[in-house]
Amino acid sequence: MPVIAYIGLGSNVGDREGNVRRAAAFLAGAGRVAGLSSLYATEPVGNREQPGFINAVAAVETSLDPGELLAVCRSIERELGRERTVRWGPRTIDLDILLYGDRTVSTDELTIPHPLMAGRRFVLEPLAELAPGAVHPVLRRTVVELLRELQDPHAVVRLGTAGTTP
Ligand code: A4P
Ligand code: MG
Repeated sequence: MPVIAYIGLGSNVGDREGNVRRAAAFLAGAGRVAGLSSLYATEPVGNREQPGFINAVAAVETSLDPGELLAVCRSIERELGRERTVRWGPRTIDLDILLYGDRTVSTDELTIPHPLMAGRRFVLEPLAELAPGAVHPVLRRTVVELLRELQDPHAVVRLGTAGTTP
């Protein structure tokens, strides 16, 4: 049975919007891309000495297991990362598996739900567009509840360009 996985996309190098849209389109390699949120301009979390990000979330209906899905995500990162990464610097594109149905995964390679998702506005706001009622299987809270309880001061601004299903 296919499951719906939610993938967080982020870029802060080069053509950030293009990188996010291309990565979302490449997710077709994992299954049916069922949705893409709006794009968001977001303040960097963690190391503040880096450019701002464009973030979004994609929904993929997939029959791949979590390890296979991670392999697709890594290959997309490699494919798009090749374009501009001449010098060391922030990443061209980062794909994080946020949720994989209602499953939890805990291996050396993979932790699902993504351990930091519940504390990040740049994840929860786009995710809430696609899946407001999805339940975090560890915290047992919906995305909207997590967003309501969130204390993350980093700015997240939805861009006018509406998300499209690639
Ligand atoms: N890995 C484990 N669990 C997962 C998962 N659920 N999804 C492992 C994807 N990968 C997972 O990831 C390293 C390894 O984590 C993967 O190969 C996989 O085996 P990475 O993406 O190469 O490393 P990273 O991105 O440097 O580290 P990490 O922990 O993923 O960083 P984050 O959490 O992605 O943070 N601020 C804004 N505004 N927007 C951003 O997108 N992103 C970061 C990076 C920091 N600040 C940001 C943003
Ligand atoms: Mg990552």
